[in-house]
Amino acid sequence: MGKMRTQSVRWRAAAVLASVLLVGGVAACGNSDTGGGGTKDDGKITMGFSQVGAESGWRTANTISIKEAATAAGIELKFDDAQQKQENQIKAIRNYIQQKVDVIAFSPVVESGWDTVLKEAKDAGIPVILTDRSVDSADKSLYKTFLGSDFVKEGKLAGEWLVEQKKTASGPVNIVELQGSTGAAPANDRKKGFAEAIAANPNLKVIASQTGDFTRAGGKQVMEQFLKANPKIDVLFAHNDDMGLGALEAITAAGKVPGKDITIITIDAVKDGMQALADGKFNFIAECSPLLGPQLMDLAKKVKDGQEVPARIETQETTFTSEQAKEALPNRKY
Ligand code: GYE
Repeated sequence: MGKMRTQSVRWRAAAVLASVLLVGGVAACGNSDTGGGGTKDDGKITMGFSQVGAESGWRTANTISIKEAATAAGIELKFDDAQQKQENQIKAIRNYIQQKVDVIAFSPVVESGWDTVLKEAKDAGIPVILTDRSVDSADKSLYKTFLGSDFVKEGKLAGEWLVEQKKTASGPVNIVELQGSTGAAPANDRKKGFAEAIAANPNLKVIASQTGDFTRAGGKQVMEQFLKANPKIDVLFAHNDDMGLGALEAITAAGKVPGKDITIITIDAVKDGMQALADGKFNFIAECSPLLGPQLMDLAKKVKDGQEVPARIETQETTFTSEQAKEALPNRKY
């Protein structure tokens, strides 16, 4: 009995000691806070990142790139998937402001409607980096930089390839277009670039254009409608691989041969798209690289350090024909 009581006293003493140490530890951590509403000054960078969603192969590769690069750079990443909704992104950004992260980065699902929340971040002294997609805010001081592709150029490259392919066409060439998510920068810009390029040949006409929301399911469903409504479709221009891949199912189900009866042009060049291109089901892809993670982390460090960064950093990209896809596939990272 006596022995047991002594043991329990010892246990309690140990527990008290442990809790004193714990509190002391927390207090010591607290000391490293700058206080006064600033961000934590413990040498470690915390980034709050708001991702669009998981709508495509591109997006999956982009998310992996960002997570891996954060780990490699020793940056603590808070990550939120907005499920393609602007309201969720605004909520996430407000949370990051409250948590006093060092840097906020996000890929805006649509171009418009960001001024208020960006102003809140600026007033809180938290720098914002735009990645992948940009915003249409007139006040460029609301963000530090925009890292991503030139989507107009991608649309243009797609259109220019088609102009070259169809230069000897004597009659009308009917094109259907699967647009990305309504209001998204890549949807607006790819449409614009493509239209500008095909204007070079009046035979080339977009006879139907609708959003497939950058998803396979969307691409399939809208292509089914296009096929029902239009007996003669010569070309499909899809704003991303995933919608093109969805459309393949609709085209095959309609008894047509993709890549032959209908020329298919897409954008992204993710693995599944490149495979379809190598197999001759797609005919041309303009690349859009999702591997933005390492550059983003680099920028975060510079911005946190107060260093100047360029206002615009453009991703370097290329294009692929079927032959080039066959060559590139074995080394493709995403
Ligand atoms: O092309 C598409 C994704 O914003 C560049 O979003 C990105 C686009 C990409 O869903 O597949």
